[in-house]
Amino acid sequence: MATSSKDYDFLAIEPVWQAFWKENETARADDFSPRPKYYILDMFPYPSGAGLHIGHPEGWTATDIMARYKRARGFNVLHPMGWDAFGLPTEQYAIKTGTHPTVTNQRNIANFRGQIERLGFFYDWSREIDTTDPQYYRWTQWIFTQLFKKGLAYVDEKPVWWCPELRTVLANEEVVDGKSERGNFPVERRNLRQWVLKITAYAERLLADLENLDWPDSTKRQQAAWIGRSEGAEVEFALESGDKLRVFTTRPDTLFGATYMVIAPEHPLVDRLTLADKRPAVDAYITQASRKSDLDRTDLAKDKSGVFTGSYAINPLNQARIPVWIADYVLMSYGTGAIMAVPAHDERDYEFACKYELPTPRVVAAEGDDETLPFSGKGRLVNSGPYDNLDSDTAKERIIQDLQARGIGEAKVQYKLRDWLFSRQRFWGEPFPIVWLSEEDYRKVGAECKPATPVSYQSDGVTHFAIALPESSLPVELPLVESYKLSGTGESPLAAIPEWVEIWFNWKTGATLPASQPKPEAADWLRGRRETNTMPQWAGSCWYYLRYMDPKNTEQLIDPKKEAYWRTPDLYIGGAEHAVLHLFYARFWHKFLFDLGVVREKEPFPKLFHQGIILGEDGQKMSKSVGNVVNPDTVIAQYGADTLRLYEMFLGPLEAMKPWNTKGIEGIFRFLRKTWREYIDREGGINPKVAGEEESNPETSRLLAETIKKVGEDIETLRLNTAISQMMIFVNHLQKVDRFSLSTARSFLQILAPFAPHITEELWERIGEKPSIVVAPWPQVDEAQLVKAEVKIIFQVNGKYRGDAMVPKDAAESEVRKLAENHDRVSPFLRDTQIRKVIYVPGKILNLVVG
Ligand code: ANZ
Repeated sequence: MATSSKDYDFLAIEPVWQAFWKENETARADDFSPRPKYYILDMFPYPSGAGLHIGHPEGWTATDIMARYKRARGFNVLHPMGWDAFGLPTEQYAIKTGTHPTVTNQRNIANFRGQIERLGFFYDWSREIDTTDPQYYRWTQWIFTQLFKKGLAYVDEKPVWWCPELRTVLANEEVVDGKSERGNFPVERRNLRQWVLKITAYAERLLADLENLDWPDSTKRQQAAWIGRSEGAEVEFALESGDKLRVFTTRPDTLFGATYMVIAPEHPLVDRLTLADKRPAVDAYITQASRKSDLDRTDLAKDKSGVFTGSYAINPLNQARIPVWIADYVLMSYGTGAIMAVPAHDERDYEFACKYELPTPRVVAAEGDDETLPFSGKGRLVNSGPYDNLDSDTAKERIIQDLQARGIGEAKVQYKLRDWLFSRQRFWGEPFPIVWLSEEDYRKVGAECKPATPVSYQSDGVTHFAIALPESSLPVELPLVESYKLSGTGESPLAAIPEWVEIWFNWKTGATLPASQPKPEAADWLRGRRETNTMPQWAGSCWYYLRYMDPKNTEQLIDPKKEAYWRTPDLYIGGAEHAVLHLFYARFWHKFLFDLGVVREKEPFPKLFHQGIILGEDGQKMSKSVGNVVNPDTVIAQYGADTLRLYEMFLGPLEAMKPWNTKGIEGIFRFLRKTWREYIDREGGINPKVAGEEESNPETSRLLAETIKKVGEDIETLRLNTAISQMMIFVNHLQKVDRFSLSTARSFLQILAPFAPHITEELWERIGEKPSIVVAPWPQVDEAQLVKAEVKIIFQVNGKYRGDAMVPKDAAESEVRKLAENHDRVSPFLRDTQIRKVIYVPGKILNLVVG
C-alpha cells in the first residue's frame, strides 16, 4: 500500500491513502455496535458553484481529529456528511442559463465531495444525504404534514420584498439599501399569502431548555434574546372616537408620564382615527414607512419620524387628553402594535417628543434625584397621584391590580419571537404536500388529511381550504420542466406550470392527474390546486442529523431502534453565524418530533462548539472583491492536505477569529518533513536511529508520556493548537537524540494520526505495521513516567516559608494542600486555627492563610 518515496512526497502519498480509506470504508459506522457510540456532527454545506472555502476545512478538520481520536479510543464513531442543497444561487443560475438545478447541483456536489476527499476526512459516505433528493425531502414534507395536522401550520398575509420592476419577490439578501441587488431597482413591502409555523407555541420550552445545554454562552444569550421574553401589562385606553386602544407596556408604573400614544402605520385603527385634514400627510407617511424593514424602523440610531392623526385618547389614571400619533418605530408585529409613549423614561419616546415638542414630565425619580432625561431605570414614583413614593416594582403591581379591577388592564408576558414565516416564492425548494379545495369538496375529505382547525384563505370571494396529501403518497416531487420562468405575480415559478398546479387528485391514495385530462371515474377524486410556494432552505437542515442515523429508510423517518442507539450528536461543530436561525429552528422541530414520539431526547444538540472565522492575510474578511481569498486546492497542491489540516488547527484557538498567514504554513510543512526524516533515511529505508523495541532514553520516555497525555486531553477539549505545539516539542527532542525505539516511533505516529492521517498511515506501514493506523488503539500513557515529572513547591503559612516538598508537576491543588497540611514542619502552624484562604501558584508556592 505504502509508496516508496524517499522524501516527504505528499503528492504521491496522499492519494494512495485516500483511495485505501475509501475502498475499505474505514470510516463506516455500525448501527448497534456493542462499542460505545460517538456521534460527531458538522454543519453540512451548501454546495455552491465556487467550491470549498478555506473556512470549511477548519471546523471539519477539528471534527475529523475528534472522530479519528474517538475511534482510536474504542468508540463506534458516526461522522457523516451531506448537502444542504436547496438554495437561491442554484435557482438563479437555472433561470439565467436554463440548466436544470438538479444538474448544477450534482455537478457542485461532485466537486465538493472530491475536495473533501482530498482533505482526507473521515466521513462515512454510505450515509451521505442531499436535502434536494426526493427520498430525503419526502420526510421533510412528512414533518410538515404532522405540523399541519397538529394545527402548528397556518396561512397568513405577510409582508415580503416585492420589486415592481423585476415583477418578483426578493429574499432579504437580494435587497441592498432598499434596492434590488440585481438591477438596483426600488423595492417595497407587499403582503402575500404565506405559510407560517407556530414556533411561538414552543417559546417557553425553547427558553427554559437552554439552561441545560453545553453551548457557548453567547449563543445561548442570542437565542434567549431572540425569544425576547418581557413581563408587563396590557392596558386599554379609551379614545374620544369611542374606540378602545390596547397597548403593551413593560412599565405600567410610568402611566402618569404617558403624554401621547403611538400606533403602527399598519394598525387597523389608522383609518378611523385619521381626521380628514390629516389624511394626505398620513397617507404619504404610510407609503414611506412601507419601504422600510423592521430592522431599520427600530434602529435606535435612526431618526424617529411620525405624523399626528388628529385624534385623542384618555389616560385611564389621570384622565389627561393625549394625542394619538402614527410612527414607524412602533411595529405592528409586536405586542398590540400600539404604545403609550412615556418620553421621560424611554429613549425613543424622548427623542420623538423632543422632535415634535411633546411634553416630557418625569414620573420616576432616580436615586440621588439625578434629573437627567430620559431615565429608563427603576426608582421612586413622583407626579403620579396616589402612587407617589412607591418604588417602581410595587407601583407596577398596584397599577396592574387597579386597572384589572376596572376591567381595563392585566399582567401580560410578551415574546419578541414571532411565528416562523415558512414559505418562499421560489421553485428550488421542497414543495408543500398541500392541495387547496373548494368548501364543498373539503367536506368530502376525511379527517386524516385535515388540521384540527381548518386552514383557509379567500380570493375573489371564494374560500379555499387546505388539506394534506396522504402520507403514503409523499414525496410531492418538484416538476421537471425545460425552463423555469418567473410568474410575474409574485408567486413561485411553480405557479406558471398549470399542468402541475391544476389537478385531479384522489384524497385517499394521493394519486394525481393534470386537470386538463378527464376526471377519473372512481370515487374519491376531487379537483384541487397545488400549493405553489416552497419551503425555506432551513427546512431541510432542521432534522438532517436524524436522517444520518438511518439514511435509507423508506418506511419511516428513522427506525426507533436506531434512534435509540444513536440518540443525538455528542458534539456539533459549526459557525456562530447560525446561533439563531438554524440552531433555533432545529430545536423547535426536534421538540415537535419529541412530542410526536419520534425522538426520545428533548434537545437535538446537547454540546455545541463554534469554530472562529479565518480572515484573509490582511486581517480582512476573505472576499472575492478584496481578492484575499485562499483556495484550499491551491494549498493542497503546494503543501499537501496534512499540512493544510495541521496549519488550520495551529492558527490559534479553534474558537478564535484569526488571520491566514502564509509563513506559518511553511513552518508546519517543515515540521512534517522533519518528522518524515526522523523515520525515513535518505535512501527511503527506515532511519537507523529507530531501533530496538524498548525505549532506553529516560528523557524520551518521560516526554513521550507527557505528550500522549497532553495531546489526548487537548483533543478532548478542542485545544488543538496546543496539542500541535506539544508534538513539535517532541519531534525537536527526537532530532536531538541518537536513537529512539520502535515503540516510541509507533506511539508518536498514533497521536499525530488524527491530525495528519496520510503521513502517519504511510510511516506506520513503513515501520512494519499493518494498515491502517486508524484501527490502532490510542497509546497508553505510562503513568510511572509522569510521576517522575516533579517540581518543588514552597509551603507558606501567612506568607512565611514553613517548608517545601517535591510534588508531581500536574498535581491538583487539593493534593498539594493535603501534602502541606501533613508536612511535619508545616502542620504545627495549622494547629488550633482555621484555614481561611489557599493561594496556589502551580509549580511554585502554596500559601495557607490562617486565623
Ligand atoms: C411604556 C414605557 C415606558 C415603555 C417606559 C418602556 C419604557 P420590550 O422590553 O422590548 O418588551 N413597545 C411596546 N410595543 C411596541 C411595538 N409594537 N413597537 C415598538 N415598541 C413597542 O419593550 C416593551 C416596551 O416597548 C413597551 O413598554 C413599549 O414602551 C414599547 F419608561 O411602554 B413601554
